[in-house]
Amino acid sequence: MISKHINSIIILFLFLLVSCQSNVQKDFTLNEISIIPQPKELELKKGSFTITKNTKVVINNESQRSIASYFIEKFYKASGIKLEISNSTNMRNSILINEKSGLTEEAYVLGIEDKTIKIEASSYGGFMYAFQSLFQLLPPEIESNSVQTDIQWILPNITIIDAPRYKWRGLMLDLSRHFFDKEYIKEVITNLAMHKMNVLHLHLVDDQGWRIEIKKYPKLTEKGAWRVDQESAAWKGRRETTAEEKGTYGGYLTQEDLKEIVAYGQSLNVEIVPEIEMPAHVSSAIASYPELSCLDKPIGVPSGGLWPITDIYCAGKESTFEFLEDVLTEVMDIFPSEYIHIGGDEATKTNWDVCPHCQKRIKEEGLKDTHELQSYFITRMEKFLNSKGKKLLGWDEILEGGLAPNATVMSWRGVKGGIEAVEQGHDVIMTPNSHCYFDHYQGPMNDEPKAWGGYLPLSKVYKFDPVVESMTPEQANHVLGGQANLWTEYVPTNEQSEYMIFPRIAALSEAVWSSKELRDWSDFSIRVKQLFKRYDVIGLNYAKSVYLVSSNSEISLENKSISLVLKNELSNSDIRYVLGNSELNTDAIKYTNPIEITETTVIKAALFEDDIAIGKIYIDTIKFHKAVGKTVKYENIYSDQYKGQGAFNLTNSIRGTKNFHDGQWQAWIGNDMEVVIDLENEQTIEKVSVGTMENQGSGIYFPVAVEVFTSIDGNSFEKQGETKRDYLQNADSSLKDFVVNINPINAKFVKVKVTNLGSPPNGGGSWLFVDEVVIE
Ligand code: TNX
Repeated sequence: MISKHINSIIILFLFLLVSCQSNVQKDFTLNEISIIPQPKELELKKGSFTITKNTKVVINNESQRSIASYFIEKFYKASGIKLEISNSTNMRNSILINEKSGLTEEAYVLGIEDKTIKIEASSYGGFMYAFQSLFQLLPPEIESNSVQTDIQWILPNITIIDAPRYKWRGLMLDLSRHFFDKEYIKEVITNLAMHKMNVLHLHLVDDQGWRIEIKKYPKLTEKGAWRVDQESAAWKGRRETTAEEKGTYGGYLTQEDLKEIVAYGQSLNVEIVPEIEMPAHVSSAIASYPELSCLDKPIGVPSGGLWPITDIYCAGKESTFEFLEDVLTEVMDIFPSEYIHIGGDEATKTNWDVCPHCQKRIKEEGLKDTHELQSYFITRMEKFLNSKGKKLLGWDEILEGGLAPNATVMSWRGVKGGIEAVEQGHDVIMTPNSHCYFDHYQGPMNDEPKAWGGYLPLSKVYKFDPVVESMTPEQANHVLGGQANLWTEYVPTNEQSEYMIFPRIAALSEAVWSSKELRDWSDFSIRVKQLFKRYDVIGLNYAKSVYLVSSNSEISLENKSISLVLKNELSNSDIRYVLGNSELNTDAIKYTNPIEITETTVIKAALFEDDIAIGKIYIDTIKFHKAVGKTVKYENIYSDQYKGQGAFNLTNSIRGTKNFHDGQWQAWIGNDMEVVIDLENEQTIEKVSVGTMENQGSGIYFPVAVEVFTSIDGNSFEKQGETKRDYLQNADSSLKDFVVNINPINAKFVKVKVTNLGSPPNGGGSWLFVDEVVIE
C-alpha cells in the first residue's frame, strides 16, 4: 500500500517535471527581442509562452483556415509538432486568430500572454505579418526545413501593434540578363515575406532574353529565350552575334509556371507584377520577329552588353500594337496584379528618325518629335490596359514627351522623375539608383565579387527614404512606396543573387515598413546580426560585407607619419588589429584611435565579436617609401573630377581600390601626367613604381609609357629608365603598378612622366588614373 503510494508520488513528480520542462517560464529582456522591420509599437512584459504539442490554433471562421495552415506547416517543418486547428472557445494554451475590422490593410496586433497568443488583423496580409513577427520572436531554428530537436519554442509575453508605412514594398528581379527558374523565384518570395515585403516585380523581357511563354507568338521563347553562350567572357566583352547563330544559354517560364508563382505569392501576401518592356530593351523579341522593328532586319539575341539600344519596336506600324495587345492579353490572364509594368526606359530613337512608318505616324498624330512619339506609344498602351481594368506602370523615361494620363512612374534615375511625377499629380514608386540598386557593390570593390559598379553599402540602403523632403504632404501621398532592383548582368547564379539581395533587403524593408522616427542605424546594427542567425538556418548565401574592415589614412607632414583610421560600417563595432607579422588573435589590440605609422609595416585587422574575429581579415601593407610625405610639383594639374586627396595624394602611401570614386585617385583626361617629387635630400634610388588602373567600360586606360628622370639640382634632369606597354582589350577593371627599375643613383629630385593612351580604339576620351608614385 505504502509502496503504491510512493509510486504514484514518483509518477506525479515525473509528470510535473516533464510538463515543467515543456513550459519553462522565462522573463525576456528587450535586447533579446529583434524584429526586422522594426514594429510600430512593442511592449515587452514579464513571463513567456511556450508552444507545445498541445497548443491549439483556434479559428472562428473558415476563411482563416489557410493562414492557420500556413503557420502550422512552417512550425511543423522545424519542430516536428503538428498543431491542431480548433474552433473551441477555450483560451488556454491557444493561438487565437481573430478578425478585427478596425485595423487597416496589412496591420496586425500580436498579443502574447502566459496562456494565449492573440493574433488580430483585418486581412490575410495582416495575419501573415503577425506570424512573421511571431517567427522572429521564436528561436532562429524556426527557419529550418528539417526537424530541430531540443528546442524550447518559447516566446516572450509581448504586445506588438504594427502597420506598414507604405503599401508598395518591392523587389525587382531581372530574369532576362540571367534566367532564374520557378523554384528559385519561390524561394525569393518566401524570403521576401519574412521581411514583410509584398511585391515581386519580374523583369520578364529584355534584350538578352525573353522569359515568358506567349502562346500566340511561340518564337518569342523558341528563339528569343536563348542566346549564344559567352558566359565565360565579361558582360561588356561579348561579341555581337548574328541571327543565324543558335542560342543555347537561357530559359523561360511557361504560363503554368507563372501561375504557380502567382499563387505561391498570394499565399505569402506577395503580389507578382510583370514587366513587359517596350519600346526598347526588346532585341530578344525582334530577333524572334524582325518585322516588329523599323528595319525588318534579322538580328541575334545579344549575349551581353548592348549600348545604345537602337533596335526597338516600330511605333509606326499598326502590327506592332496588335502584337503588344496580344502579348499583354495573355499576360493579364496570368497576373491578377493591379499594375502592369511596360518598361519604357532607355530607348534610342535613331531608327524612328528615319523610319517612314514612324514619320508618317508623327505627321498624322501631329506630334512634335520622337519623344512625343514615345509618349504616343505609351499612352496608347495605357488606354488598352485601362480598358481591361489595369493600371500602367513605367520607368521614369515615360515622362519624356508627356506622361500618359493615368500612369504610375517608377523613379530610377535618382528621385527627379518621382518629384516631377508627383508634381503632375501622378503616383510614384521610388527606386532611385543611388539607394535601391542591388546590382551595385556593397563593400570595398577589391573584396567583392564583380558587380555593375557604384557603391551601395547596407548603411546607405538604410538611409533610403521614399519621400523626398521637398515634396508637399499632398505630393508625398502619391508616393506608394519603394523598391530594390536587382539587375543581373553580373549575377550569374542563385547564390550570387542571394548575396546581392541579403541583407540589403532587410535595410530596405525597414525604410518602407517602419516609420521614420523608429529607424536607428545603431539599433539596426544589432538586430541585423540576429537576423544573420536566421539566414544561416535558412542556408542563404547572404553578404557579410558589413563585417569588413576598411581603412582611411591621413598623412602628417610635420611628423612624416601616416595616421591610419580603421572603419567598419556597423555601429559600436569592436575592431582589433596587429602590426607586423603577429597573428590576429585574442592578443590583438582594440582599435580606438588612429594608428600612427612611421615605417613600412603590415597591418591586419578584423571585426571581433565575443573575442572572436568574424568576417574577412583586412590585410594591408603601408609602404613607407622614400617619397612618402614629399612635395609633388605638377606639370599638368589633375582633373577637377578626380582630385584624390589633393597635393600629397601621390605620396601619401595610401593605395586606391578598383572603385575609381574612392577618393584615392587623381586622373587626367586625354593628357599626360608629369610630376617632379622633391625628396628634400639626396637619396639612392633604384626603383620607381606608378600605381594605375584600367576600366575600359568607364573610359579608363592603362598608360602606354612611364619614364623616370632624376636630378640633383631640380633643373637638369637625366633619364634613368622607362617601361612601355601597348593597349590591350580588357573587359575587367584591373589595378597595375608600372615599375621602372634603374641603376642605383643618388638624386634629390625625381621626375615621372606617365603617357596617356590618348585615343582609345573604341573612340571616346581616355582617362589616366594614378594613385601613388612609389620611390624605393
Ligand atoms: C539601367 S534601370 C537599366 C537596366 C540595367 C541597369 C544596370 C533601368 C530602367 N534600366 O537595363 O540593367 O541600369 O544597373
